[in-house]
Amino acid sequence: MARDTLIGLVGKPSSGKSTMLNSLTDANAKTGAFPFTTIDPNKATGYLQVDCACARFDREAQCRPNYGSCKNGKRFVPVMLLDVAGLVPGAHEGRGLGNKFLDDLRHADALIHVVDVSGCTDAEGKATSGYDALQDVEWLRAEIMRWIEGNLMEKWGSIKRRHINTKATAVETLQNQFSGYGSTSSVVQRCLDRIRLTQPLESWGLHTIRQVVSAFVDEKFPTILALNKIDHPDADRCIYRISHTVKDDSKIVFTSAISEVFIKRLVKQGYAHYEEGGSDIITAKEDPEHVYGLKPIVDERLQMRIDTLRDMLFYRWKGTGIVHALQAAARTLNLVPVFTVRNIHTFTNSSTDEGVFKDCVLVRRGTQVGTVLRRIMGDVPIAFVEGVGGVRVAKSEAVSEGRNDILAFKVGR
Ligand SMILES: Nc1nc2c(ncn2[C@@H]2O[C@H](COP(=O)(O)OP(=O)(O)OP(=O)(O)O)[C@@H](O)[C@H]2O)c(=O)[nH]1
Ligand SMILES: [Mg+2]
Repeated sequence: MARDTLIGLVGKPSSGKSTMLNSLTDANAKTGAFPFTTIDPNKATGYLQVDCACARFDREAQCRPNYGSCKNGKRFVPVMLLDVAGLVPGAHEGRGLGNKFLDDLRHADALIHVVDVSGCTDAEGKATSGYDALQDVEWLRAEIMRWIEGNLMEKWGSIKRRHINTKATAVETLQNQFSGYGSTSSVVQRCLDRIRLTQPLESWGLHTIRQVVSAFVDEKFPTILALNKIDHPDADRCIYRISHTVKDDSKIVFTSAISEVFIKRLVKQGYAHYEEGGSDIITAKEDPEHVYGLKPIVDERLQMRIDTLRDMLFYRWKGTGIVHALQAAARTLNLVPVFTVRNIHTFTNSSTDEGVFKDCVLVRRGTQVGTVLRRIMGDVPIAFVEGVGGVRVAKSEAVSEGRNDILAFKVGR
């Protein structure tokens, strides 16, 4: 059965992981300006914004997702988010909460590394000033690598012997070792393809094993950096250092988790109107016609906080970046929404219910139609598959945005 995409929030203590979880979901995880506020992981549902198929057919008004929601053709598809304990240098050897933290992450599909760019917390999350957060970007990946490498090297002798005795392929042997991280043979295959290894596994030295582990980390745990606390007055230095070192823009987003939490609270209390991912908020002052029926802000301190938010965040950064963080993580996974319907002509699931496009799953671009259906239906046999217009679609065809992404299927042999 399909399971929701799982995105892990990682980073050193106090970088803002739990605040980010709260900003992306309805969770109310404990946050605090001291290390190891979180010990046991917090899991909650966030919603990834994607273009809904209903907009293609002018059926926005009838769109009725079973899970998540759809507003004017923007679909909010559930994804699971996991906020774990902070990681400190040496975690792979058990420092801090070390291995426990890493074990909690095993089933993550992608990671958002929450980096504190205020420079106000050191590598262990303790209060300081002028800390260079670029270091965090470097050591965190190294920790994840050493954890996996350590687990592999511990048993390498027997892994090799077994590999030779059973005449297994490198993919089979590695998958045996990596299945505990929620890996699949295709993940392992992709990582071997990536480094184009020709040597047989039994002759791999440490250097080759490190290459394999590095490729595995990139494949299994694609990571984006959320440069968090951009609202902080000292954030510019770290932002500059990191942006100029990590050249790949698609891997970086700029966030202020605390501002998103603050705005959500204003909305809940009836003081503001806000479109998620928007570049401003509307308060009663900006809504003289009372379109949104907002309460006026009488508290001067609250008004000042909103003014600062506009100056420090909306004016400079065009938003809190929170929605982008999730979208960037989804992009590293090349996720495509696929809509399954019972009736390919009406896009409904029954003749008595007019709601369209009720079901949507996120799959990797290029996944075969047959694999998508297996994820949804398990081993139930599928007689045939239809695409838009009732056209037969082969199970071997690949899905991508706008292509084979609306499917109806008939169960049977
Ligand atoms: N200025 C600013 N502070 C933030 C932001 N996000 C989080 N914080 C603050 O940073 C501190 C740590 O936040 P948490 O969310 O508890 O951090 P964490 O990474 O979950 O910490 P641990 O659970 O200890 O690993 C809290 O005081 C938050 O209010 C932000 O965007 N801007
Ligand atoms: Mg926390």
